[in-house]
Amino acid sequence: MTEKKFLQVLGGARAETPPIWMMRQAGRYLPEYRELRRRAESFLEFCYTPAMAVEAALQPLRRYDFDAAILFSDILVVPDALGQRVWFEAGAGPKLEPVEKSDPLAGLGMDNFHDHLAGVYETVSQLDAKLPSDVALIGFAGAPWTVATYMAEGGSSRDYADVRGWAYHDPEKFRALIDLLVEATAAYLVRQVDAGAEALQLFDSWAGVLSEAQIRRWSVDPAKRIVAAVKAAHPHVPVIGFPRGAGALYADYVRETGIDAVSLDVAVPLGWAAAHLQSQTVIQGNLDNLLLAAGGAALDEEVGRIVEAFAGGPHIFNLGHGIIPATPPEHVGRVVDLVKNAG
Ligand code: 1CP
Repeated sequence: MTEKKFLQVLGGARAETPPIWMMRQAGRYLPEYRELRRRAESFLEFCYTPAMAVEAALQPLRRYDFDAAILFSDILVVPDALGQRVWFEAGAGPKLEPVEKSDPLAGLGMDNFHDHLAGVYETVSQLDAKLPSDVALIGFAGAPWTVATYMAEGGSSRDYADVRGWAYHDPEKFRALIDLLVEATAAYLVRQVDAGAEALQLFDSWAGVLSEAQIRRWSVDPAKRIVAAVKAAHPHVPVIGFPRGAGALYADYVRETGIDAVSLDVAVPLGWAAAHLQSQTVIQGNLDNLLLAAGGAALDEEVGRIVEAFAGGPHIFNLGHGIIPATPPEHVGRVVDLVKNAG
């Protein structure tokens, strides 16, 4: 049996106090991250250089008593490794040479895929060796829909009109891109487990912009295929799904994808999730990242409310979305202390 509380709870056990980690626990809210980041030419180089990525993933663990570390990388290394041009502009976020909608697979393929990602696999394996014995290592990837939004739009988007329109106008061509991403993402996650990842998270950060039929087609179904492929290679590795913004369709996502745990966004009501999801799966979440940044009595109260709401079953304490750069680091420490001393 594992001694890691995070993995025990992910396996369905209920703990005295919930294990805790936070999405984007490594990153720009930490001064030591900003210092390290200045030493890299580009953000992608940072992600592919194990000495830097390992250090970035370890930084939050030196400050806080987290139960898990997450691989330091980005969801956009997958399109980069498939052959698309990807770069990050300071202040402007990710940029990509958009795929050709009439021929979306032109120039993309798996030929060089794992070689391109060798630095990421090396980061996983070094982290696996370096983590304290009670801290679990989470690998991750973006879900096909979320990654496809960046590949089609050429970067972040306000309304996703371009990619949503494409998926309606030409579902066959769009499906070709999603199918390639299903294959690549599954292969990428399997390699992360080979290298030492003990759990996986699939980030579908933009699932919530899709209609009901489209969410089933482009979020639920691809997640189901990825989970099946990963479990065929590694039957016991737990997978956390994050279909952010899926609303009532969280229930379908949980029932149909085969995931072991579900990460809730800020809008999912605690009582509804405890009643309808927690009997089926492990709950992760869902403190508002903006309340974490704001702090104060309201933050303390909300932490207590979340812990109490999910005390009847397996629960991993986390946010509803990643830590924002403006977050004072001491607020993170405050939440970790409150959760560790809850109950
Ligand atoms: O210069 C910098 O430092 C870049 C900032 C940054 C960081 C720290 C980016 C660019 N990515 C990351 C790391 C990262 N990204 C991690 C590891 C850190 C950790 O969690 O501790 C992870 C898990 C991600 C995942 C990621 N990247 C997601 C899914 C999760 C989410 O937040 O919804 C998404 C959508 C991205 C795309 C991306 N990469 C970077 C930015 C600023 C963005 C978001 C752009 C947008 O809002 O569209």
